[in-house]
Amino acid sequence: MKPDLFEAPDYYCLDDLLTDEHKLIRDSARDWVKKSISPIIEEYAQKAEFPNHIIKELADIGAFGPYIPEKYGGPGLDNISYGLLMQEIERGDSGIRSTASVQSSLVMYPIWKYGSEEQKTKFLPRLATGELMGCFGLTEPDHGSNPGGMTTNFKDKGDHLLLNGAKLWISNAPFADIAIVWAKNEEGRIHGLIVEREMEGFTTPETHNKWSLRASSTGELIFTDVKVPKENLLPNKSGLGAPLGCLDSARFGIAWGAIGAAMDCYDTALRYSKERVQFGRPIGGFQLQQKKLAEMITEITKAQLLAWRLGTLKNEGKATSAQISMAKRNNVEMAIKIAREARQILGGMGITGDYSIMRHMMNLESVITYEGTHDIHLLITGLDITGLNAFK
Ligand code: TGC
Ligand code: FAD
Repeated sequence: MKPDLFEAPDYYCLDDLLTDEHKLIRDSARDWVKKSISPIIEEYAQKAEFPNHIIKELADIGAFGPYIPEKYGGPGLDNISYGLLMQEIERGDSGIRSTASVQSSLVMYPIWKYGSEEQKTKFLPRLATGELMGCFGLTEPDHGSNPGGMTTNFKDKGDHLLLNGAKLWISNAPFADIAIVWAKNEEGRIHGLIVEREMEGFTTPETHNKWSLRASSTGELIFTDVKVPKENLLPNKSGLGAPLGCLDSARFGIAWGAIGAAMDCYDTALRYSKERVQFGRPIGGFQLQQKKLAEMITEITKAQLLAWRLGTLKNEGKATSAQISMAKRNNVEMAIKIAREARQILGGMGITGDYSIMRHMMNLESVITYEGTHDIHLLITGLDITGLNAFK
């Protein structure tokens, strides 16, 4: 892969809206991506492997549970800091951001928000340092967009809970030490359980042959009569709203992360367009290429403003689930369109691993599908503005 010459676009001077702390966090993550992700990511994506050795470094830049209070081992940052971290990490690769998103929003968040004090002190500090890694099991083979239909279930056996079922498409599953698993009790009510790797009857086979998110490890969670201690049940929230609450936090991070992928594609294409000469002049001088680039920076700027405003609303505790859906949907679509256009600017070179664009483009096919598909987020907006449910 070519040397990482990334320069972040900031067309509307959004840096002026950030605090010194935000900029410090953002810049240290940006430096880390240049130093530790850009030089290795192409190789790991090509061999379809997650670079395990970066886990400790991700923890060091504060990417695991940025908003978790210091009392539980987190850095206690605000939501804009969380967003900026996701943006910078996804600028490197969506798969690496996935690992940080899952650990933060889908593992630490539910323990923090729905867990007992004992669960928080037992798990959160070790998740913050990366000593423990987690995954989140909501999706099932027959229940993706409709998680409420899940069949994974547990029975109360007096001194333990007996868990049976299966989850599919689970990021980090093959190497996770713990899984936050959503399952129905005998009354059909959804609860979260902390399932630990060493529990008998619990396996996590890896999913192979992905063309997308290749540097992220994806797998299944299979539960065959797993005896889960009762103290591993998350006691403070149940019902579908519990996992969906975690998704709000992860979707927020993705709304920012997608901007990172888009910025990288734009920056690469802009630089290439000024260097690549055809018909005796740089291709960036042709109107057709300028149209692509001008539209890209316009869309990135709009997405940055949307994410920043959403971050301020979230900091004030005012961001709604529907607002988060709109930002996730808009910003991921923006990024995938930019990746496709940027790839064209590079001509044949755009399909090689010498540049990051094709990898981003393929990654974004997962990002537009997970955490709620593009269609589902549109329907969430539709329901919010009309009051009429078009899901079922
Ligand atoms: P519905 O009847 O609308 O709601 C059930 C209960 O949940 C509440 N609720 C929410 N609560 C918090 N946050 C949200 N975003 C919420 N949305 C709904 C709702 O108020 C209700 O509460 P209550 O108290 O009345 O019971 O549920 P529904 O069955 O009609 O489904 C609605 C729908 C389709 C929007 C929802 O199921 C959905 O979002 N589906 C998409 C599934 C999804 O996003 N899966 C993601 C799996 S995890 C993942 O992809 C990780 S990838 C990670 C990575 O690698 O980065
Ligand atoms: P389906 O729900 O079968 O949808 C298929 C198509 O039908 C989509 O286009 C969808 O938009 C459309 N559709 C569905 N319902 C409707 C409707 N009511 N109206 C209109 N159109 C509809 N899940 C986890 O729990 N944890 C993870 O860590 C995780 N990581 C993932 C990592 C990767 C790489 C991928 C690809 C997925 C991951 N997922 C994870 C699963 C992801 O959340 C689901 O793939 C997603 O929610 C969609 O579910 P599905 O694939 O079953 O598609």
